[in-house]
Amino acid sequence: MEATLQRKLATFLLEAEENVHDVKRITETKVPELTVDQAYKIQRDLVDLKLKKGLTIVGPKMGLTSKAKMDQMNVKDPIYGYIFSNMVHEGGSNISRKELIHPKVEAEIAFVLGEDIEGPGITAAQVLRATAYIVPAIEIIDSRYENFKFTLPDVIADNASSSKVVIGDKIKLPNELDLALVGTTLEINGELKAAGAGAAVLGHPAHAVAMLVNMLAKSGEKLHKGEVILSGAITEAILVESGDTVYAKWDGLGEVSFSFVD
Ligand code: OOG
Ligand code: MG
Repeated sequence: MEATLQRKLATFLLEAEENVHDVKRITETKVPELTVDQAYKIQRDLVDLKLKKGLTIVGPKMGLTSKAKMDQMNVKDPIYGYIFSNMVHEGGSNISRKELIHPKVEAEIAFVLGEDIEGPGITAAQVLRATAYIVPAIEIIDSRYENFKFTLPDVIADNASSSKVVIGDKIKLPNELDLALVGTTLEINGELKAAGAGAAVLGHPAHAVAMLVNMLAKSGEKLHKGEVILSGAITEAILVESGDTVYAKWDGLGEVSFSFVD
């Protein structure tokens, strides 16, 4: 794909995010033959545009790592995207619904790295050794595509629907609990909407992070000390509306909540 078209598509998706409106899938209207590799190049341009605006990367994230998510979004492979400094909120925050198109929430387990990790060939055990601590997180995803529908290349180009993350403050060392067995519940306005366990994420969330490092190695990238890495939703994502309070709880890892205002 020509560099100018690549940059044009990145700008098109960034404009939709910044001005809070949906767009038609780029594979429907602009690049029907888009491959996964080309989609990651568009994503890279989008990331570079954000960096040029002065935003910083909090960490890459994995997505579509659980069967529930793959079935819900009708895609078959895990993907990655990037979380930026302006996307992060503390637990208990009020978040503006007006800044988002059609947000959905997901309960996740996040890894904060104590050292750099570089693939290929990284295992889950190596990820756990490189992890300084684990925190719970609610990711708010917000596809820029109409009706939250996309193909795999579409969603990759759209930075894996990244929008916001609410990060908890209870931290655990990776060897303090078995992350595969961490049970999670997700409630909206006190009503249980989804439940699952860490094992839903590729058998163990550390596998998802290992897969991420190995995928990043293909483009010569790595994970850095201090980055916060989301390992992917444990359950399907749930649509949220203005006025909703979202609350998630993880066995042994604490709880996170936030409310949507306006
Ligand atoms: C893509 C992002 C998926 C996850 O945790 O699975 C994701 C989407 O479903 O829109 O962040
Ligand atoms: Mg996610």
